[in-house]
Amino acid sequence: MTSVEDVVADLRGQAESDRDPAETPDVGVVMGSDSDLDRMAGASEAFDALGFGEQTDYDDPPAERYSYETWVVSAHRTPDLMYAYAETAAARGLDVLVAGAGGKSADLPNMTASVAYPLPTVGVPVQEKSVDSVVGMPTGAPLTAVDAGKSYNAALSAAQMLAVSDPDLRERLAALRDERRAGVADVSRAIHDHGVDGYRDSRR
Ligand code: AIR
Repeated sequence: MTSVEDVVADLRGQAESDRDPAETPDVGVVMGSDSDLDRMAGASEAFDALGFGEQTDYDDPPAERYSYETWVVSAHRTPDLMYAYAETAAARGLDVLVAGAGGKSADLPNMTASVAYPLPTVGVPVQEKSVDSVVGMPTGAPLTAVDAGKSYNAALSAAQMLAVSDPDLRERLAALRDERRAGVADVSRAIHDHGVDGYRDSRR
């Protein structure tokens, strides 16, 4: 069985390993519980759509130019792990974090943002009732946040930050927007041409 201390020691060891930035994950995705996974899955969907790879082994990067990693880190059950993850994020080569938590005490995004600062963190309130605790940051402690459950948008925001210095990634982001735009046209044509009842039937 893995202990929290083992994970913390791994993170700290990786932070000291002086790895080539091309081989480290670019985005770190953390969530408070694996029960958040369904609502955080949008982040990996967006990263996959943008051609990012998921890095599951710090010593063995995927072939893709950009990569993300995923961890469960609980602000309340494992505050030491939350602190270690955020504190080592920059030294482990991450450029931006996506942090999601649910419940009324959704402190992982805001605490991660504070500890990892100046690394940017995009916060995801996993539930509607988590919104205030995620976005309510004091002056000088910034957190970019999306609406409840919008983990897909959180990943796009993270990619936008990476794209500031990468025209190729900007093009991929634009292509994704164009696909969604074309999707509206397809739906519009179908609902018009089949009529509402026919359209509903065609989707059953
Ligand atoms: N949570 C976990 N540790 C601290 C907090 N705030 C959040 C998780 C999840 C919710 O509590 O992000 O949304 C319930 O977690 P669980 O593990 O009981 O299902």
